[in-house]
Amino acid sequence: MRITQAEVLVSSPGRNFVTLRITTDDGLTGLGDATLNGRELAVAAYLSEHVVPLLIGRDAHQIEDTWQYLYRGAYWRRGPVTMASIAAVDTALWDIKAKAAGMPLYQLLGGRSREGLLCYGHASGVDLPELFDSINEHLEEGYRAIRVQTGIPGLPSVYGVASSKNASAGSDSGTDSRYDYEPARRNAVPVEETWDTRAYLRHAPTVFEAVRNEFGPELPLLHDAHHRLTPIQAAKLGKSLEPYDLFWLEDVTPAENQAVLRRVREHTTTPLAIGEVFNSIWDYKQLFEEQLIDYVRSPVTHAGGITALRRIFDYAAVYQIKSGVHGPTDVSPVGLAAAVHLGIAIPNFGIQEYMQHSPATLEVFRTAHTFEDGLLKPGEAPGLGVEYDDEVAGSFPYEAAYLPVNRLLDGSMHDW
Ligand code: EZ4
Ligand code: CO
Repeated sequence: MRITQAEVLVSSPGRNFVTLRITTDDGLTGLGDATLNGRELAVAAYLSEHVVPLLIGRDAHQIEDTWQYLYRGAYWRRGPVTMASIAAVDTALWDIKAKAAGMPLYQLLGGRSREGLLCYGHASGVDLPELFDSINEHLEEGYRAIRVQTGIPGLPSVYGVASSKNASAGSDSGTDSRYDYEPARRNAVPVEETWDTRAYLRHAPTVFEAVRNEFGPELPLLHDAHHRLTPIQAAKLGKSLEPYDLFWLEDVTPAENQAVLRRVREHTTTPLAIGEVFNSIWDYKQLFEEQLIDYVRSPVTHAGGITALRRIFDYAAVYQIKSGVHGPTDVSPVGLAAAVHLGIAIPNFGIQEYMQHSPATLEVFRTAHTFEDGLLKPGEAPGLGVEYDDEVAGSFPYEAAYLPVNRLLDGSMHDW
C-alpha cells in the first residue's frame, strides 16, 4: 500500500488547525493533527516543503520506519515544529492501518483496557459565585473531575478564566463563551496580561478551601499554574493546597530545568503533572527516573504521534507514572481521537483533559468518539473515526491568533 498524496489542510473553524491527510493507492485516507497554537504556519510549511515530498511512494504500512526516517533523517532532532510534523504523519498512518484492518484504532494498540476515559473539564470564574456556577454546569454535563481556575484580586484578567458573565464576552462566532480565553485571541500580536505571583499564592488556597466546602471531599479537583512559579514558590503552593487533596497540580515551574523539581517534591505530596510543552521522551528522562512527577501531559499532537507517546507511557509505567493527556481546543478533534484510542488501550491511563470543541470545529471534523457520563469513548468506526469536510473547512480561512503574553506589574516579561 503506497502513499500517493499528502495534503496539508489549514482551516480556522472557531480557531486555527493544521491537519495532514495522507491518501494511498488503494484509496484509503488517514488524518493527523499538526496544530501548534500560535505557530501554525511554521508546521504547515515544514510539512509541505520538507515532509510531503518524502512521503510519496512510501509503504503506508511501515509506520515505525517512517517515524525513524523523519526523526533521525532530519538530523535536527526534536523541537515542537519537527515533532508536530512527525506526529501528523504517524497519526495519519495509524488511521490508515486501522482502516485497512477494518478496526477501530484502539484494537491495533492492544484492545480495550477500560470502558471509557475519565475526563476533566475546565471550570473557571472571575470570583467564587461564577466559579461555583461553572463547576455546577460541568457536573450537570457529566464531568466527574474539574480543573479550577479563578480570577485573582488586583489583576484585571487571568489566563484560563472565562470573562465575567456580566461583561460582554465579545467572543468569536462559533466559540464557546466558557472558553473565551481560548482560542488564542485573533490579533496580529499577542494580548498582554499582567501577573502577580504573591497575590496568586495568597489567593489560590482560599479558592480550594471554598470549593471543598461547597462540593465536598470526593470530587477530583485539578489546577494549572502555567509554568509561572520558582521552585520554592511551587513548593509553597503544593504545601498550601495539600489540605484540599488535589488530583494534580500542573506545570508549577518552567520545567526545562528538570532538577529543580526535586526541591518541590521535598516539600509537598500534592501530585504533579508536567509535559504539555514537551515534545520528546528525552524531556521526561530525569522526571521519570527520579519520580519527580505523577502524570504525563504530552498529547499525541506535540510528542511525535501515537508511536512516540505510547513509548513515553511505557517508560512512565516503569515508575508508576500515569497519563494525563493535554486536551485543550488547540489539539484538534483528530489529536483528541488519537488520545482516546491510545488512552482506552494503555495500562497506565490516569485522566484525559477534555475541553469541548466548538460547533464550528465539529462541523469540519466529524467525530465518532463520544462523551457519556463523564467518559470519552472512541466509537467503533474503523481507524481514528474522524472525517474532514473540505467544503465546510473552506469557509473558515486561517487568521493569525496568539496566546497572550504575561508581564509582571513592573512591566517585565514573565514565564508564560
Ligand atoms: O494553555 O492549550 O492545560 N491546559 C493548558 C492549555 C494551554 C493551551 C496552549 O496552547 O494549559 O489551556
Ligand atoms: Co496546562
